[in-house]
Amino acid sequence: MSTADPRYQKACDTIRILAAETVEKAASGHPGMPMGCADIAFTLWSRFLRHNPGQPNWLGRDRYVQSAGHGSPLVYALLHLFDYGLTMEDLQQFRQWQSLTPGHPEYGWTPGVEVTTGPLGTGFATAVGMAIGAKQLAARMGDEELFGQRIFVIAGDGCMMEGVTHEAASLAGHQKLDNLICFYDDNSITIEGATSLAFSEDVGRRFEAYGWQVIKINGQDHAQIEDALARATANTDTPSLIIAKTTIGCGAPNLAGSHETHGAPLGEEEIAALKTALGFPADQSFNVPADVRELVAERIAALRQEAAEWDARLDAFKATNPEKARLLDQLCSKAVPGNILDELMAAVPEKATATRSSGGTIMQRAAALVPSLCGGAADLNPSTKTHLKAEGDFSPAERTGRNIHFGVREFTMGLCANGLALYGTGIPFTATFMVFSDFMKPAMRLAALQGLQVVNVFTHDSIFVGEDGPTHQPIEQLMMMRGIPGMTVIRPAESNEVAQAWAAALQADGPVAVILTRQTVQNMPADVVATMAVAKGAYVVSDDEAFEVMLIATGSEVQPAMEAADALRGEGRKVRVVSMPSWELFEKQDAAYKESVMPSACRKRVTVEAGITMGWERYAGTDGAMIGVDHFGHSAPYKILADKYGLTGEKIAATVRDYLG
Ligand SMILES: Cc1ncc(C[n+]2csc(CCOP(=O)(O)OP(=O)(O)O)c2C)c(N)n1
Ligand SMILES: [Mg+2]
Repeated sequence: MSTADPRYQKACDTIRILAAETVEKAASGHPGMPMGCADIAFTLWSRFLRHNPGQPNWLGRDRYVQSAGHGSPLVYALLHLFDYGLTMEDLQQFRQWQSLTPGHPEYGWTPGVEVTTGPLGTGFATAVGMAIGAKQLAARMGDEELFGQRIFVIAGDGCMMEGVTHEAASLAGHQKLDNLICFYDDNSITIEGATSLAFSEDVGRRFEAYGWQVIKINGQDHAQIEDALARATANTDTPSLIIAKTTIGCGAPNLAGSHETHGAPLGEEEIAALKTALGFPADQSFNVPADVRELVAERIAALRQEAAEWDARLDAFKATNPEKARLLDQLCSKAVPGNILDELMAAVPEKATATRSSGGTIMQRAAALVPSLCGGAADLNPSTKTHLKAEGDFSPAERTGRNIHFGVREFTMGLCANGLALYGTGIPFTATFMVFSDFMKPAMRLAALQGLQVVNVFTHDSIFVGEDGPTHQPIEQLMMMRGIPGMTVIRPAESNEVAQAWAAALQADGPVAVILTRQTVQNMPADVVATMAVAKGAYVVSDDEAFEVMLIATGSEVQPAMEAADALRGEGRKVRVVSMPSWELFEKQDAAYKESVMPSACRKRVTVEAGITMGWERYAGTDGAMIGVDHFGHSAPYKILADKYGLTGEKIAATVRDYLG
């Protein structure tokens, strides 16, 4: 297929018109970006992107990430043309209930969509994680040619303004991710009007400073696009940014170049004028001319042929490298041994320690057993204890490294983890202090939305951070994370619970937050460990027959709750103590189990957690009491804070005593 073929321009124009019609029919959506980027995208898809039309999960594929997710009609037009199963009817159902063409591209919903995008900048940073994943896989397989997959991105002005692309571009440049190629759709327009309203830096020089190759082109000129892609794909040293000057709404006779095309239908008259201007019959809609179909069909046939050849090479590779073949299977299936729980329990340190420390020990065992486990911290490894000691550090010189130094870039870390999960060969983990989970929240939300298995380790999980003071003491973050649908939050009480939490995380089908202490906690007695059930979310740790009050605690508050129970028992009270490491896992249990742990007849309930109480009403009930921290903390040794904020065993006992009257 040559760009000089007259059908080539017609194919690009077909995409323009389809995008405009898609939005028009839905009476909602963003036609401008797809119309401006049709030439870039078609050139990419038809000449450079290695893919296997109709096989969205083909292992040898390059990835296409449209960070400018609002331009979803472009993705849908491409998936339609390249035979990924989107029909013309699907395009006509754009943005409708249950249609395969939702407002923004959604991973797991529309075959061929590699990542959910829409929050600007996030696709770009996710692509950096994919590029790391691709590099890692190639190196671990020892065949950079066979596994030389690339990640292509289209990002807009909005993406370039968002902070997360600054972080992520810096990391990608540092890591010399030459398999990452991003088009910047430089159309100088965002929603409110010209970008000059709020944006005036030289993006190219910025990226050059990050260590990227920067190429400037006219994004409507096919030869220039092709040349830029040839240069970018030939570069084996740095990521590439292709700054493509485009016209938003390109082709629309009256509206091209106007911010009015950004996010509203063009209107029927303008669409008719668009068709006429581009030489298409004005009375036909949702039409792909036969010669355009023919052109794309030729390319599809060639792509399928290339894919079959790649598959044959893969088979040969597997036959000559049986060990690598086994590893590849383990990576692609994200395999976890069936006895992982026993293995991790055997790694639990005997002596009392902070759960971040036992977490670090347990992770070493997990990494040895689960080859797909990879990740790192945002410059806090010495504190989060999440460095995989037997593994190398990922770098331009050592691509097999399973430890990734994300630098002080939490948001990018979260999105890179998503990208690693999406790339399909990793169970990624991240690590930082829990208070900085705020910096990762949008990434965690996207992980949950996409159902991605990502393990986020958060240490220093409460006011018991102590001396660093209120800036470093999480208060509302636990509830923030519990508030994300699909997120599993696990706050272990001690080291055995940490092992069980990691076992659950490695077998999860979505994101997990493992919440660990800075301070030392006691291990549970052996009889409690014997019946420990973190996977069920909550279980009884100490009990009296015919108990009158139930204490429900999480994490480091379980131990003082047990102490409080003992004190109350000394006064003749009958008490049950429940450790509740995970609300979400508990809610997945059947009614009988839930009733067995928290009988509905027991209305005297006291919850204990060193964080905001909002939300604990669910388990405390209308007659219950809640012990927590509904204010910011203070800088002081943590034992003082425990006392001042009523979280020692003694103070908890006193509160329960008052409550019972
Ligand atoms: C994080 C985030 N903030 C705000 C928005 C709302 N939004 C959608 S598109 C857009 C403007 C994007 O401009 P640009 O990337 O230049 O796209 P173009 O107008 O060129 O299509 C905004 C602010 C968003 N989607 N994500
Ligand atoms: Mg723009």
